[in-house]
Amino acid sequence: MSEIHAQREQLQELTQAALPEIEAATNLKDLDAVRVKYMGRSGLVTEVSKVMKDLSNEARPQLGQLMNDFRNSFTQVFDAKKEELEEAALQEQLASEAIDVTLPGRKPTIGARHIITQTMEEIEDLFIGMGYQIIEGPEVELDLYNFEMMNLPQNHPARDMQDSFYIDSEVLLRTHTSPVQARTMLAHNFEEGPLKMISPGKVFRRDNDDATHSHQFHQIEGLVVDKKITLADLKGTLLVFAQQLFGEDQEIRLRPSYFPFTEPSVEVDVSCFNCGGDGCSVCSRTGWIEILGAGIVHPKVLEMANIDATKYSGMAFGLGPDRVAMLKYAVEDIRHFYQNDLRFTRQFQGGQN
Ligand code: 2NL
Repeated sequence: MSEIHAQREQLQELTQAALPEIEAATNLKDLDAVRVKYMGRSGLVTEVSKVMKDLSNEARPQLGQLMNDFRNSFTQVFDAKKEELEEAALQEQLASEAIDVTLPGRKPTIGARHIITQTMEEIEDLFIGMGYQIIEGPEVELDLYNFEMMNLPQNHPARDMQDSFYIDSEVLLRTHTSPVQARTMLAHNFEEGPLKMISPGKVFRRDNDDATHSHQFHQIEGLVVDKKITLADLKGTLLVFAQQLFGEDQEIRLRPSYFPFTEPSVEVDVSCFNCGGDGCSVCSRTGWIEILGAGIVHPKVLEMANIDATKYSGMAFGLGPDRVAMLKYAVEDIRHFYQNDLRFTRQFQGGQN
């Protein structure tokens, strides 16, 4: 009987037991438990090797060889199984984390400019084309620029507390964009050439809001100061404006009027773009629609801005983009512009959202 007969039989039994256990493992955790059971530091193979120190010099390498054979066949089957289970785990993870790249994406919400902004930019573009600068200024203004320099002195009725939002006796929410022109005239160096400017922006009046009045609305004012500016320059400019905004066939009509900051002053009508002048509900059967106030800049206004009124003259006009947009897009109530009801605003977004 060989010195290592018992160990040889043990190892054969271990082989017969271990290989089916490896095959039976269904996941990596169970598989590793099989490795620990047989090959771990206090596993069954280590147990067999404990007799090594008592063996003869002849038998020791023989048992070593048998143990190597066992380890080799165990490792071969084990590695194959491990690879198989790892591949299965990877496939399972890939399946569970799959992304359907064919799903439609979430549409980002794209904003659009408000119809008042669109209207103002259209008017600005038109004047940029005629060589005007666009100049903006503060909405909270000094009484000095808003009234005093526009020839509306201390006791003028327009300065009544009832008509303006005062912050204190000298500061208020601007009632027109004229203070921007006053500031620009003061800063302008006329040696370098004429002043041609447009000032668009928000203005504020103390008003009871209704279909045609809002305490906050918009104004675009225009101002040209140069040598020899006349009413003819004004009329020609406003005709180009009316034709570009409402159509090539438009005519304009000037009627005498009064503003403290212009003399003479005019109201400007455009022939009705709806009926062509025949008379309809848009123009209250007159054939004309009033869209502007204008005039020749009052010499006092020039002098207050340190401009020599004997050498220079100016033309000025003011219009309401709210009213222009109401006419152009048949909006019946000015309050629609300020209520931000999406059912209203989305009608002017050019198909976005
Ligand atoms: C309107 C029309 C107007 C002006 C505004 C103006 C500006 C300067 C000098 C003279 Cl710096 N005038 N602006 C002129 C005429 C009419 O607005 O309906 N306003 C209530």
